[in-house]
Amino acid sequence: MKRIPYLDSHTGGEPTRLVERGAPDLGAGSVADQLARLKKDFDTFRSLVLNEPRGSDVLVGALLVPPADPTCQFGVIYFNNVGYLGMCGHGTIGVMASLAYQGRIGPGVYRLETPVGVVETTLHPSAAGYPNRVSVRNVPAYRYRAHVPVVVRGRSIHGDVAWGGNWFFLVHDHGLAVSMQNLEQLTDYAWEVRQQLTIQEILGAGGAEIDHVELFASADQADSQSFVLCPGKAYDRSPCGTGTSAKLACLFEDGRISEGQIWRQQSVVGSIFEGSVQRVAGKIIPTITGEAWMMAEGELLLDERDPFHDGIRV
Ligand code: PYC
Repeated sequence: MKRIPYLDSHTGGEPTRLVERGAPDLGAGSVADQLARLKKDFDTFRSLVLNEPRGSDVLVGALLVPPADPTCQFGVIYFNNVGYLGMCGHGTIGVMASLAYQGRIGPGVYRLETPVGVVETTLHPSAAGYPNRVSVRNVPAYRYRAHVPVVVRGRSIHGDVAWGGNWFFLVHDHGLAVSMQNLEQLTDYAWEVRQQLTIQEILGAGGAEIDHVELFASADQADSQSFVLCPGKAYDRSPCGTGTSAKLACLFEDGRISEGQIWRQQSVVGSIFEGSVQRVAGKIIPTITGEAWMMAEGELLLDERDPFHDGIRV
């Protein structure tokens, strides 16, 4: 029986499953090249690690791979129940806390190559237990289009199209309460927004599909609260690191935050990321800080006789 060791953590409620050994050989090359190979030839690996019955729609997978960039200590490919992510903020926090839990790294600065660029992480010291507070200096974020109208349920609403390592549509005038009591309505509505973006041909740069939707509301405990719908229709339990990066870029471009100012973004479940931006050579560089918690470690067992060996896929 084949075995794949894994470590599960959660960051602000959103789980990350870290795997390193047991993955197919993705050859040499950049992490983007390795992702292209994984996607084309070995997508079953994503499904058997992440999909039911071993996983769930909520999980995000993180596969550690060798980086091509000599300035990086790690390479990482993020994936979910339906495909692959460019970057993942909560996942990066989870990966660094997991490596710290394993005793492989201590407090300090580490560079990670992702398919969409290099991110720099800081693992902060902890007074007790494994270090689990992590800052992620993300890839540059930007707003591609502002205040774009989209008709949903016969009504015109507006959103910003922004990049934070994935593509996001950020909506404020949705009229829904962002709360745990409203999860079903939020999910249905955000899914309709996502479908209407495709139908109404609202796209990211270079014709990219916008596969994450953020519905914002005011918050008591933070600067803003959001419901984030991920590509596979699960909502992000964390405030979404790449989504918060996209939000920060919009806020900065609107003059609503200045460089270094802390913005506290709260998820629908109540967890909070702190974020800020710096402008470097004309680009907006977001930094997100949050904490991850270890939940499980073990081995995935791959029994060749299992009819759902490869996971349940649509
Ligand atoms: O934290 O960037 C993030 C993220 C993306 C999808 C789920 N979480």
